[in-house]
Amino acid sequence: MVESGTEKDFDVNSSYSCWLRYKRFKDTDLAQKYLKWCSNIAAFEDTSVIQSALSEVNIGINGMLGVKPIISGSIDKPSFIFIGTLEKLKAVDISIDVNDENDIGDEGFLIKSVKTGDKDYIIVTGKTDKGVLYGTFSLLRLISTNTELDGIKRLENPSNPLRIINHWDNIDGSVERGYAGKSIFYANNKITGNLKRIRDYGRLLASIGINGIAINNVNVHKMETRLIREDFLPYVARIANVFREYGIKTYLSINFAAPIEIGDLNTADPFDADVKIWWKKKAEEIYSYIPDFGGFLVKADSEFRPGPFTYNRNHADGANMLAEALVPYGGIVIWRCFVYNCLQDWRDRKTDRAKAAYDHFMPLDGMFLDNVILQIKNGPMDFQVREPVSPLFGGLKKTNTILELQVTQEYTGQQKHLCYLVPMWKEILDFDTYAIGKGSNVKKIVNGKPFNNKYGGIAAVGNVGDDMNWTGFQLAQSNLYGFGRLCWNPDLSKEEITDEWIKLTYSTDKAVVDTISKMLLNSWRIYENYTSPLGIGWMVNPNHHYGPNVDGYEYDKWGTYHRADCKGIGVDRTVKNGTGYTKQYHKENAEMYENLETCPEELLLFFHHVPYIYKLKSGETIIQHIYNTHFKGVEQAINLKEQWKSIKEMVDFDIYQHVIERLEGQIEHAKEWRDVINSYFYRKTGIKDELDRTIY
Ligand code: GCV
Repeated sequence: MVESGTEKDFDVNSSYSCWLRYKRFKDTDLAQKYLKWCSNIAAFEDTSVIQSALSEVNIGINGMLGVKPIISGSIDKPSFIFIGTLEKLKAVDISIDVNDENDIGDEGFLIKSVKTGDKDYIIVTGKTDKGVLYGTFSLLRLISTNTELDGIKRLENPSNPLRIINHWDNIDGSVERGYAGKSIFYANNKITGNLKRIRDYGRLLASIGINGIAINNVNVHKMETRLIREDFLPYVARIANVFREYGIKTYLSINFAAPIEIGDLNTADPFDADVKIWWKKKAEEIYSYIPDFGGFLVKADSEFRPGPFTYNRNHADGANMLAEALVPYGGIVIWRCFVYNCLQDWRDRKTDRAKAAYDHFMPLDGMFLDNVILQIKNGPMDFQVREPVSPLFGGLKKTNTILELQVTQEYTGQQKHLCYLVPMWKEILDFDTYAIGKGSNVKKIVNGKPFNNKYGGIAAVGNVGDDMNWTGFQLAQSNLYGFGRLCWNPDLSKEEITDEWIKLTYSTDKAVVDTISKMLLNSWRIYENYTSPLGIGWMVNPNHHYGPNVDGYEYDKWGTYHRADCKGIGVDRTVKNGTGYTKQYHKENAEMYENLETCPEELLLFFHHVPYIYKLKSGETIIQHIYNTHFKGVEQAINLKEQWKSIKEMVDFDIYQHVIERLEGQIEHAKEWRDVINSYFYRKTGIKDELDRTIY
């Protein structure tokens, strides 16, 4: 069943290495400084995770300093780097402050420079080998970004216990919403075996702290249902074995109707005794192949997927039945809240897709077993360029929750446009839900601590495929990097993360860092400018979701979701006159959104229906704002190319050329967006552009 994938001869210096490029230092003085410690590594353990750390040190030091470090079980040298767990640290009689020791959590690490007598060394340690691995990647990052190590002390623990990537990969090798080639796991209905590539992926993910991966699409079709069959499990295990070496647990998306599809039952009713037994046996079988299997990811009763509704059961009934089967092995069920009726009639002004997730799950708060986690998309719709934060964050109090983001750029330019999502994610994480008073930001809610939940964290739909540079558009690597860094520490600023990525990927040259940083940090707003305005969302072509089409939303055959007519636009979601969605928020936010004056303008059309001549705070009318932002967005896209051109001599030529081509495509496509949107609204309203620019 497994086909041995051809190992392409990847050039480690190319964009394949992403942020693990470890470019050779040009500054020999600086190199000399680091060499003092880096030439000798003291290591005493041989777990596979520690071996991964040592292999990385080898690659990194060799790459940056041109020296193969001597790795030995000795601390006799005057200078060295100790890499190992606290237990081994004690075994060689190196002691650290007892407070530090207590502060290091299960996945945390300490990097510390120590000077005693004639010794000058650096400790990289953790309670577990995973902590040591994260510490090692962190040390290499510090060196790559030219950070002073003399006197250094970094003690870090991840903010989020679960940091997971979801792959929407199908077993035929296609990737739903994938824009970077084919799957790295599957081809032709088989699990393919390019384990070298999977290992390199494990390195990338571990380097940013990811500790879980769901390797198949949440839309589990007939063929994917087989992944939990006995003949497929050994091959799933091969993938899991590789990820385990990098501290990453493997999860599978499952089909709720699997007992019917691959078993011999005629029901998947969660209350049926045979169904319960079927899942228990299945769990036992899975764990016999993958002892540290993470658990199941489930999309149920949504977009034509089966679920407990078929049997008049609710989602707690469905999730708990699966969770019971996983309890003996410590596994978890990650149950998605993306549940809505895609066949709803948008002409009915009270029906509102935005309300669906809350309506389904709030009544079930407290009814889930404690190894069930609800995975909630950041917004109430579907990863639009701008959405409010889902009211389930801070709404649910007695249930484990994790935030779901989308790294793959489904609605944000499909890795053809530059759209760096870290600024958007920062806004989401910083959003105050007021669940337990002021300061109840999403980043606090999702890590599980405020409500003493057992689990918490962040997941995201990944953006990786088998393209040589992993993400199709090389600059889109920054989104994967930024996602991982934010999961680890959501308090990092967007500027810090961006600078880090650029330095690791390109160079520490100030002009390069400043230019690319500006491009990245402005790109979300630029994309928003020439696409869907003021939070209204969609306006994309049906099904593939690329390119402008104001009435194109596929689940609204009437073209009315935006409520645009000749006089006004926007969905009234107020309690007073609209769908009543605003009341799903805690009082402070409910009032802010309900009131036209206090509603943030970038979300105005999400919450309110207003006439085109309604004036924004800038003094622009809505229609003029639409025209202005669409003209401006194209200018800004043109400017992105100019900025990139200014650093031509400072980046590798092949990457330079690749990015130029994408940016040129973006400009042309931005013009199309501008023209389609502007002309739609000009024709609908008959209101001319005040500046009399050409509208086709
Ligand atoms: C995997 C949207 C996407 C679908 C995706 C779905 C989901 O509808 O367009 O491709 O399905 O979200 O998140 O389940």
